[in-house]
Amino acid sequence: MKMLKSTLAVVAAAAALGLTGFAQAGAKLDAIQKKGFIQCGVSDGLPGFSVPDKSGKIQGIDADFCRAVAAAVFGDATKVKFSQLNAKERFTALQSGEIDILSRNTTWTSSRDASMGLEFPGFVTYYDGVGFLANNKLGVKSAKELDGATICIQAGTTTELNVSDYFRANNLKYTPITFDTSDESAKSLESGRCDVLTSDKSQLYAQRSKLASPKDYIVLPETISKEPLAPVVARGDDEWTSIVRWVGYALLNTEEAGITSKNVEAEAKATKNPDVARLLGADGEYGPQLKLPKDWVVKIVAQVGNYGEIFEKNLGKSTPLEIDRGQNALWTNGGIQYAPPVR
Ligand SMILES: N[C@@H](CCC(=O)N[C@@H](CS)C(=O)NCC(=O)O)C(=O)O
Repeated sequence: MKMLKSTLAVVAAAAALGLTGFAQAGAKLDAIQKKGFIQCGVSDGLPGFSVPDKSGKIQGIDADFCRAVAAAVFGDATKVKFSQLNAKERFTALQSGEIDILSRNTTWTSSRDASMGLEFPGFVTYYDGVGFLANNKLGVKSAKELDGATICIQAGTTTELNVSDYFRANNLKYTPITFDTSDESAKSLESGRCDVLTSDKSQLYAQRSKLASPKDYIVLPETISKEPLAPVVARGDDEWTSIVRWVGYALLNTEEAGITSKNVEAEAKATKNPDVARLLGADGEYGPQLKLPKDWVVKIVAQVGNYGEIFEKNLGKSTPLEIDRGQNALWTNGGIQYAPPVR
């Protein structure tokens, strides 16, 4: 009896955390449809990824990903509410059910995927890696010259472990100073409290663009880790996980097929290409199989754009970040962004 009670207690606690491992079919989608919007966790403010503009609208590739999911589910990309979360708060918000998706420059790692009641659906928003932003005054050209440096790091991130591994492997010493937000780290770099700031490289460019005098700082050439930044959901609802996964793949597949926000509606009506007809819902039941409307991809691309359009708008050459597609180019263009087909 005692045994049964404690077993039940464990099962109940696990269920509360979504850790049971039993797939639930679609409770999440039902709940989202009932409340009428998606609650999306984003960062406190990271240019290019998720940052409020002057009108308070959250801009960035991570915010647009949630808009794409809303377009697929509701046919309306505006049906999203955002929760701005720092690195330490983000996973609890997902575990407790406060948010439906975490789309917040979050690295996909095995421990986060397997031991926290969370699940990475498999789409990578942005392939990144950790690097260093140094004050020019230091006169260093490589991370290998950082022996003895004071380094600003954000608490609760993968960066902490990456930096400690790198310095140990290279037999270098450093003094870490940790902060809860990237703004605090950036201020400390500017005030000279630390010599170097470390984080995902995309974010170094973003943070540098926010400094009073960006040209006084250099991004060092080394990339010391793999940081596939990806959306995350709570474990336990396979149907919801699939929807999030295939929204990501739809963004890539439309770019690959040359479907853009400008031509998607015309192509949906007129295409003679069988792949495009399946993707845009003119042929087959691929949307309904995911519990989405037939024209889910048309709605996503018409309202939010394909992956390339979202990338260019938020991170590309016309933005202050000026990031190349690099690894984030499609596999057909020499990058590693590759999506399984809709069929
Ligand atoms: N990708 C890493 C780092 C993510 C992270 O939180 N980076 C900081 C450093 S730039 C950040 O996004 N700060 C913005 C914020 O505090 O909202 C992870 O998943 O742990």
